Amino acid sequence: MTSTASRIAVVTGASSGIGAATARQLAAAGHRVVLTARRKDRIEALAAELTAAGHSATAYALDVTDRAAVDEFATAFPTLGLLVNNAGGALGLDPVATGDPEDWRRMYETNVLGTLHMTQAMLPALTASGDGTVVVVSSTAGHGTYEGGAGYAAAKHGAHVLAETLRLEIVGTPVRVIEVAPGMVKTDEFALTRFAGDETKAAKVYEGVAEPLTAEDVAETITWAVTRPSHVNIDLLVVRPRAQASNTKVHRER
Ligand code: 8X3
Repeated sequence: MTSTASRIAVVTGASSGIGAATARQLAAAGHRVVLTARRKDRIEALAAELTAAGHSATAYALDVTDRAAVDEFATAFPTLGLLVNNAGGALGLDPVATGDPEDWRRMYETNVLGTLHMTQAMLPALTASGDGTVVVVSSTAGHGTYEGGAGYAAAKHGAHVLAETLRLEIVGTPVRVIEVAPGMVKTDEFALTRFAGDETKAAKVYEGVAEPLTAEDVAETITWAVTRPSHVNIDLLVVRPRAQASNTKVHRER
């Protein structure tokens, strides 16, 4: 069995939010982290910060929707301990009747096909390691819907189905599949991206909510799940703030 300390961990969407926090915590837990995202300057800065702190970290600019680029990236890894499929996000909060099909297409490409490309490309290396782990960071939107959320929920349901099906298909191989489904997480970019940079709309998402989850909360959950002994597979972990009882039931202080 490969020890956690020597495991290489590839994290997608590592430039901000849950991805960056996860990379930090995995590095602190002894993984050699490989940060990937489209924004090279961000991941290079984070890799430099982690390296200066005595950890092992490298940055690789990558768009997970670009299959040729993903395949090229994968050639660098004869073996791999951990893949965290975190890249993705929401675009728009429009009803089905008027939602922009282009938003739906982009959400499907990043959240589902991006995860598919990375997982397909890295699976041989994960298997070759003799003790691999695939994490899919889905969402509570992958397990239920809400008004205005159909495009994002459809994509995250897709990511959930990918994780669940892969677990069935590769049972008996030395690779486990873990899905972490976060609810309301307040990060610098999730809501801003969803509302195309509209800060007022983005702020409304968290208005009156005492303590939405932080990226660090979710990163701790992921790090805990992947550092269980190899025979322990955390299939699915749903994590919400205490103030959020369901996708549509949120306590807001007035
Ligand atoms: C984030 C949760 O409620 O914005 O994935 O869909 S929600």
